[in-house]
Amino acid sequence: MSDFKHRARALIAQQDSLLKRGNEPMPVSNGVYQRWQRPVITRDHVPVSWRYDFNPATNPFLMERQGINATLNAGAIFFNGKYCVVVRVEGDDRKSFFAVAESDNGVDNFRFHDKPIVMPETGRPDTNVYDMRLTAHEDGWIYGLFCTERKDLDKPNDTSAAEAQCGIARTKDLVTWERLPDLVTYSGQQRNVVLHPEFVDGQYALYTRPQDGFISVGAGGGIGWGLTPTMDGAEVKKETIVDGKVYHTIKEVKNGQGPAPIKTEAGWLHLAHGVRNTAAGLRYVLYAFMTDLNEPWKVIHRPAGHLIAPEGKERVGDVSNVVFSNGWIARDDGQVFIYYASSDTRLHVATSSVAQLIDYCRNTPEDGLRSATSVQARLALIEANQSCMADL
Ligand code: M1P
Repeated sequence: MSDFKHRARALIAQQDSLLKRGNEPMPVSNGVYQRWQRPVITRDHVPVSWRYDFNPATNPFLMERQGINATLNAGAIFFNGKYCVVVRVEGDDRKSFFAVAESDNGVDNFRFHDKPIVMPETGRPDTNVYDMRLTAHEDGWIYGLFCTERKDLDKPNDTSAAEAQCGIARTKDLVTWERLPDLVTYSGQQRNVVLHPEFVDGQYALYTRPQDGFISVGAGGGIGWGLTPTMDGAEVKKETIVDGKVYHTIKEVKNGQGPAPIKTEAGWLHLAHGVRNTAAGLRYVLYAFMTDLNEPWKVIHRPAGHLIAPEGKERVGDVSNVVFSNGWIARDDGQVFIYYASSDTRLHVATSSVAQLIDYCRNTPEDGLRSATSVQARLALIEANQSCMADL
């Protein structure tokens, strides 16, 4: 057998065995959620046919012609009996695109569809698209809201100056997507925009993240809320802040809604990311909160601190010290699959349940915003434990 054929077969076999590899839960859980041992999707999961040219005439060295840099921030949905994620796949050329991968059990054996999503463009082509939030809306469509990034034309000489806005597309099958006009708001830029799954006052409701700049939210920021009568030409005239940035918390610099919230009897469960600055750069963690069932723009439970922070190998990657989530799946039996990316490099899963997450939101003390109030909260726990630990 030729060396070419030998190497080609080895590449295909290696990938096949990776895709068949199982996953196991970590030996310990904190009672709130269960981490799983292996990432669910890495760049090695991306089909070899998307990366290599397998024609010996055009690629005699069997080079990886179009490498993949990372697989991260995925939207998620349970669709046709499968756990589906719409992954942000980033090529070596730094351009991201969307691709669907699916699994039978949500924790392993994720396989990409044969081809990436071909996302139609608007009259103003996107330079980069990423971080899709999926919402199965009660109007019958599955919406994908994502960041569309383009050059900031007001700063033609600054080659890093970019503008982020919210792109909107919808589908019925995750294969064919109808692109709608980008969201119009009256904030400078937008990222992390998410569609609420139900109509509110007969209108579509959006979680927004107004920001002055591309990276810095400036005077803007916070998770906003606004209504639009249509998604085909969506326009939010007024944004009100649901959950703002707060000094000396995990969301001191900025924050953003994660996936669409989950409806529960106790209110809407939210997952979000919070960012603070450190000497080592920005640190991104995930946090949870709940809003009122009838007034989803009102926070009713606000547990202090992070739900998930980068741990172990998760701490290192293209943008280190980051966890980010824009996808989760709540099953009918109450199990919740949280898909989160670490350090902008690979995708993981943590499993929990609606009951656990509600308990966490209701019973974790709020941030008292001072060391002294944190000590008081901890003392209350220690003292309450004195009697019950004796019975253990
Ligand atoms: O690099 C961390 C994250 O930074 C951005 O999130 P935010 O808009 O909140 O700062 C996004 O680019 C996201 O994709 C990325 O994971």
